[in-house]
Amino acid sequence: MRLSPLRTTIAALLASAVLLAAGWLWLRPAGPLLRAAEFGLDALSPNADGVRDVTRITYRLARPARVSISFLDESGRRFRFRSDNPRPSGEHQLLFSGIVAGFTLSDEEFEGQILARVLPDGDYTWIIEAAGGNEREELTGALTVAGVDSALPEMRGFSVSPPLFTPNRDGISDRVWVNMYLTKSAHVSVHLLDDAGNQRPIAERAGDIAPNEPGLHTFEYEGGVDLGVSPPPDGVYQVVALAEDAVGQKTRVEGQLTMEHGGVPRADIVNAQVEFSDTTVVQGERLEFTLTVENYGAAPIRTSGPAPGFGYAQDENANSFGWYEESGAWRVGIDCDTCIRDYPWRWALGTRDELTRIGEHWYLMPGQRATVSGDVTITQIPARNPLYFWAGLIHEDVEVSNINNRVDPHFITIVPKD
Ligand SMILES: [Ca+2]
Ligand SMILES: [Ca+2]
Repeated sequence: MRLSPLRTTIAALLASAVLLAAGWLWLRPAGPLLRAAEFGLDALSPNADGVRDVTRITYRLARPARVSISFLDESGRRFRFRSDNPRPSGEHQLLFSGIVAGFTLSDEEFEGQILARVLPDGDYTWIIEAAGGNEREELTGALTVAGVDSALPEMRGFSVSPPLFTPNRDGISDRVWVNMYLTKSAHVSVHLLDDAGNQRPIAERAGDIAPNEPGLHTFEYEGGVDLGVSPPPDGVYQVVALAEDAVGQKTRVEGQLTMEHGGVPRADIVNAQVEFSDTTVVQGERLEFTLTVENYGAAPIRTSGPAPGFGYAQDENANSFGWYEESGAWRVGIDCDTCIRDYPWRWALGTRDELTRIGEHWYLMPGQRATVSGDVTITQIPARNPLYFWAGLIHEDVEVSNINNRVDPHFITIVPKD
């Protein structure tokens, strides 16, 4: 059988690999596990001024090992830079900028966690330690640290409010504000963290203090609902803030946020259909309407105003009875060609029996429909007659979407009484 050139090459490579492996086992370097270790500089000044801020560490392993690098100060306190990192044999290099695993000094108070911190000024013994099988070896040297910028970027007074958040544009707890006071210039980021470890960034709100500068910072979150994006699922989340200064020190604070009734609110007038009582109305009599609304979204929609069945006189409007517009509330409205303001006559999306109370407010729940009727007593002959009357579904102070505006106009004649 003839082998193709490719197969020949593969066979040759395999043979070489086997030989190399055998040779490695046979010639496996004896002697110390950790063959050399050195720091490029013997003095560091970690203060981000570009001078002696960073040094290179080089070491060589004879065999694969777990490597730890730490520093002992003059009192014998140990600071850890690397702990039991598995490394293959050969030469290794890494950079050290004075930053070690977070620690606190005695009688020091700090809000939050210190994840990474610069070594304080002082004289240290560095220790590079290699362990593998039942071997363990270390090499040591001296390092002086001076001129450190040791101030930590602390995020004081971290708060998440309100702690119960309902991202659904109903005007109640639709936004969360995360506040903190940053003590030192540092890059700050805030995110939402779920149980599965997923992160969602929270943007900073523009304020007097530029991002990353010391001072009060506010981050604002609306769950994406304002952009028509479904918010994260209801549940309990961590709100995490991370700060990192120019030296590389890192701190973390966290709070908690509960999300409920989240979702993009969606509702419409079913079949875009409105029934009016007649095409003519005698002056002094009532024009009645009936329509059905449906909440076809995932969030409860809030409503307010007089219950279905309420009757207005032509020159009255919802304000006449104290049913002022409420940001985020939905109402059915009736409008006409000669109406002075938009949808002067408004009704709630159902009776209290049909609606669900959440907190202090009333809601039409996801998947629910309600029939809304009402009337307007026509007291004057409008300047334009006949004229159109139509319905709308108003999300107050948010929008009247195209599909919910000027729904099913009817041409109606007002007839004088005599
Ligand atoms: Ca420096
Ligand atoms: Ca809400």
